[in-house]
Amino acid sequence: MKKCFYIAILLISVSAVVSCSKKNSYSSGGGNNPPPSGNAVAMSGMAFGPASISVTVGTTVTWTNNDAMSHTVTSNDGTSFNSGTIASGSTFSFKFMTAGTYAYHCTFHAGMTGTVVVTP
Ligand SMILES: [Cu+2]
Repeated sequence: MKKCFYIAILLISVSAVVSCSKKNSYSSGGGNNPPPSGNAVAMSGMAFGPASISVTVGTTVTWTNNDAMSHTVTSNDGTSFNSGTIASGSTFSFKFMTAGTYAYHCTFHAGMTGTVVVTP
């Protein structure tokens, strides 16, 4: 009877350790997740959010300027897309027809950068 009790205690502590390590590996894996899917990017606090999104070919991505200042959405390659000035409260949309990774920035604010990953 006593032996059975110790085994039960052992099992409980083992399962507690297993569930705890599961939680730890889940939270630490968060940084390796792929960019969130969707087609909306906000410009807020002089940053693109999300900074990186993943869409499929043919998706129209829409940027919305939630800041009081103007921004641009300008592809780093200089040719793929360029919004021009997006005033406060305005939006810019672009339809991605070719798969690839598109890095972009705001021409007014050097720290504002983002990426659109277009998958087939
Ligand atoms: Cu800007």
